[in-house]
Amino acid sequence: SFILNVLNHDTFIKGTCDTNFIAENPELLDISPKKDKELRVLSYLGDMIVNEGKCKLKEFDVPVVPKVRIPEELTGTKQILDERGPEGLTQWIKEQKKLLLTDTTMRDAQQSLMATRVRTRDMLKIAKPTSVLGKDLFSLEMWGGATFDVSYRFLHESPWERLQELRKRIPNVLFQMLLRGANAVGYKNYPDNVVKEFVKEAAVSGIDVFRIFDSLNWLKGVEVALDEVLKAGKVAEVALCYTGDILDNCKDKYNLKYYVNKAKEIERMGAHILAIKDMSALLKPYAAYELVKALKEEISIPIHLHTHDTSGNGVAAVLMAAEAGVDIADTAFNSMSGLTSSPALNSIVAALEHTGRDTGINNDNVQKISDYWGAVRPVYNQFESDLKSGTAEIYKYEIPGGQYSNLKPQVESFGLGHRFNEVKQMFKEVNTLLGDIVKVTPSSKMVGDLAIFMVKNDLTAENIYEKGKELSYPDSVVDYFKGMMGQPEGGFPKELQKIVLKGEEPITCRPGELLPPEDFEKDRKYLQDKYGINPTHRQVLSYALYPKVFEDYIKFKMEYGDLSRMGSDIFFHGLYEGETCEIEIEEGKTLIIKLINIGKPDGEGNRNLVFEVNGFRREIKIKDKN
Ligand code: 3PY
Ligand code: ZN
Repeated sequence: SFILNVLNHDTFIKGTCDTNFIAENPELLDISPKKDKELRVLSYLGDMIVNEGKCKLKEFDVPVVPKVRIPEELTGTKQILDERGPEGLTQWIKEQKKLLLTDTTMRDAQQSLMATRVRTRDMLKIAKPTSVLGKDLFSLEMWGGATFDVSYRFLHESPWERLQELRKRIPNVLFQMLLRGANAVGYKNYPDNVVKEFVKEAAVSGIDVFRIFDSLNWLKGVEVALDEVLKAGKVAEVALCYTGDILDNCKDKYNLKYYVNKAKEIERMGAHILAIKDMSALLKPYAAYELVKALKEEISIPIHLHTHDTSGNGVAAVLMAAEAGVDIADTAFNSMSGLTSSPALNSIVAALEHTGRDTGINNDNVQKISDYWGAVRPVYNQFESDLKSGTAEIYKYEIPGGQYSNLKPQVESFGLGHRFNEVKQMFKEVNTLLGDIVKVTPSSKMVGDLAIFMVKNDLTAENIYEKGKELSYPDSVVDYFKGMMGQPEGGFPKELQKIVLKGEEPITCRPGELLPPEDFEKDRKYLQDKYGINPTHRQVLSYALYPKVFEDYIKFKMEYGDLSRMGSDIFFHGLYEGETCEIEIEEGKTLIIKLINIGKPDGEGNRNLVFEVNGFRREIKIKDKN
């Protein structure tokens, strides 16, 4: 290792060294394994093999990347935006007879089906084919929501690089992201300068369409982000979150009038497009028709429908909305659609052929993209929920798509797996207790946290006013009652607010007005001093959004290096004894690694792993943490 350090050193390569070279460069003596890319890869693999307990039993099929010829002129909606600006784009949308489609595979679909674990590598492989075979799509929703933190937290990769690399390969279709208003891509309100800088950086990095929502439909919460998107010359799509059931006359809080008024306000605020954000798949097909029809009569900006297929009624809802004149609909390539994900893209394309809303998309082409994702999906099996069929239960519980599949593991982590049905029922009761609120990240998480807390502490909607007085509530619940998530329609239930806040005064203004601005220079200096890196603006921003997650990411990279070129089957499952894999550790440098033997734990709990790397035997010891 020492010799390698010397040979690889810049000074040595340039030949400008004398005998003092080694004395002046003490880091050359750092022969810790951390310096050796090969060893770092082996230690990651070893840890996966020994400690993840999911010792691989078989190889996965290699997904087929469809072969495409990149035409000389490859244009799409991105060129319309770049040439005519957001107003020109909305004009173009209004002139279309066809139903325009967004594919959500790389964001909401994978977030709702596979806990957001899809790696950049699997996206990049299909990116160029998508630009050709999917050239008639309106947009690709491929960023934002939970993809930002999960990418750092669990995949150890940079979401910014994902965006940038996808952009290089897909120059013709609009890129769309989900932005949680003042919560940006997080779960809490951020200072205004963080939101602004984030939008600016996302815009220059490749995002064209920003779907902005507030988790309580409190439009003050989207103002700062909206303003910044407009300044950046990008498309501002402001969302109206849908809850309740407009067909049910007994539910009159969120009725047609409520939605029409909000939509008008959104149009007045300067949004280019209105999104109907049906995050919990509550918009029944006939309600979709009624809602879109009413909105079409009242506003003139295009309407983009976002729904989920949790009930199995998703495709029907899109078709009914299309019938009522919706301009754009969110869908996902079939192999990534259905259940908690988006309605099926290919099926909708087929359903509308030879009708007035024919999408103009070639189904043989998009089938190839769907086939690719169908073959990628099994690698991520461990992240999928056990939901096997659509459920009409969702209308009762009003739990968002992503949360519905995540709630069970969350409940289990509190040791309450056997009381899961009670938690679902409590989710509904908590909603009533709070005065029936819009539930979407982060307000939905707060409702989930409170529901779990109540089940755990045997609280009910009746006894909480007495029994709940002495308890301290989960952070998200305290934040909510303080007004740190914004103001709910109809206000807070006062008595409960007092119980949770225990004398603390709630706020009624925009939280961003009170939060001190983030000191980016201080953050930069901190990262520089602590990790010896010269952080980019994006890295500083990522740290400001998620300090711990970002620091863990930096530490992981220092320990294991860049694993982005490792196949996902290996990354998540390691190797089985006797299996060989190829891992590109840097451009043009590939290791052929075979796992020969997993040893028994020794007295200190270490296991000896024997590999063959490019024909040479390598052994490493890995601590067995089980
Ligand atoms: C998110 O905020 O990530 C969502 O998908 C909300 O629906
Ligand atoms: Zn969604």
